[in-house]
Amino acid sequence: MALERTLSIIKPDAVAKNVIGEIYSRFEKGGLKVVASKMKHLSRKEAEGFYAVHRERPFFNALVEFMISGPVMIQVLEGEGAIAKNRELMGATNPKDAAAGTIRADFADSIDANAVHGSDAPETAAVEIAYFFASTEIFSR
Ligand code: RTP
Ligand code: MG
Repeated sequence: MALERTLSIIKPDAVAKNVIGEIYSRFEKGGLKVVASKMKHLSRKEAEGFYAVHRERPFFNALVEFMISGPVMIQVLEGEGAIAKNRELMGATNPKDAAAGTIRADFADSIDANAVHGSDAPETAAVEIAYFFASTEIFSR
């Protein structure tokens, strides 16, 4: 497996629930390293730009409103097969379908307020990481 980086966001619902540390612990126990992080309250423009691929989807406006409803914690995770590993730790998009013990099963309330984001492929990971971090803000280790 290749050493990869993926972009992770702890969404406003999980930040409000005060479970940043618990979610970081899942990443670390899963073999992923936090190599960059920042807390941010996204502007509407930033959220719309980040989710531009979903612009035409019926849930786009609700998604943007939710993502700007409070601060988020944004991080780059690094590890062997990090993209798939992070999505495995996150669980299914809809927490009703998420496997027991996953982040979404334990911390998400709905398909909208679903606690975390994770990149879905190497190409999107590269774009999403560059959207939030300069290369000088990432500390590979
Ligand atoms: P994410 O991008 O947040 O990691 O989640 P994902 O890949 O599992 O889901 P994706 O299809 O990329 O959708 C992005 C986010 O939009 C919301 N969503 N709502 N109401 C709906 O049918 C619906 N579908 C997606 C979710 O919050 C999802 O995380
Ligand atoms: Mg996605």
